[in-house]
Amino acid sequence: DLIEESKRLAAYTAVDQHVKPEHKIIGVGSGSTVPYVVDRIFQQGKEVNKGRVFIPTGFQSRQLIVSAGLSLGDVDEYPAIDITIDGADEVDHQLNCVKGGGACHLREKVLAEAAHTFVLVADYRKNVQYLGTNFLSGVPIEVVPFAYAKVLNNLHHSLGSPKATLRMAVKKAGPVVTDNGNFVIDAPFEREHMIDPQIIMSKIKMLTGVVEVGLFCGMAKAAYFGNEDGTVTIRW
Ligand code: DER
Repeated sequence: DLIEESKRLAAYTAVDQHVKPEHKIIGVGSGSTVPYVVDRIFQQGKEVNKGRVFIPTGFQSRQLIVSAGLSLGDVDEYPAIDITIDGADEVDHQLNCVKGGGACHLREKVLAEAAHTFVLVADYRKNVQYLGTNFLSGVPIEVVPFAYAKVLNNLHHSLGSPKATLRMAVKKAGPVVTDNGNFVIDAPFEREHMIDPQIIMSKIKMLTGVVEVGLFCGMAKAAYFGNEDGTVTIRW
């Protein structure tokens, strides 16, 4: 279908243009676009992949690497990464992005920051002028369970997100629990807060009990979007 094809197109183009033979330590993101990234890297061949190590951003990402037969590494062994490629829930005109739709954004941000180059791959729905245009559930915020109610209260009454909610699981009773054993709050904000998302990101990050905020500001070097007409938009 159109969306899947646009994910594949974005992923293949990004790998073809950004993943060079000299890139040995590669951070692998999470979500439904990244499998196409792993496919394309695998297609670069056994030779070039023999000398590479792939660092996962969570359980799903780890499964992708293992099932592709690529060698797995840990970020504590490889704290400096050549390139990390990841999906996003939305990317604005300054390459700020919302991440965390898959509740993986803590490890994703660690590997994005550890990487010399961080590249985003996404389908056309994610390509927006301002965050909060298409992805309406809000900014994902990983919080320690002990503090979730306090952080919700802060968001409702002090930070301008009265509709913030604790993310409940679908196929499990109770809240979503991340790979780190934490909860996720989804906090929608009005457009005014998304003009310069760095400001609200810092305010949320300062709330005691917040582990990480799903706003990646000024981190991505490039973003690849597959379009409905089969073309690719590249922004940097
Ligand atoms: O959770 C995340 O940040 C993932 O990268 C995810 O949001 C990207 O989603 P998709 O590639 O499945 O659209």
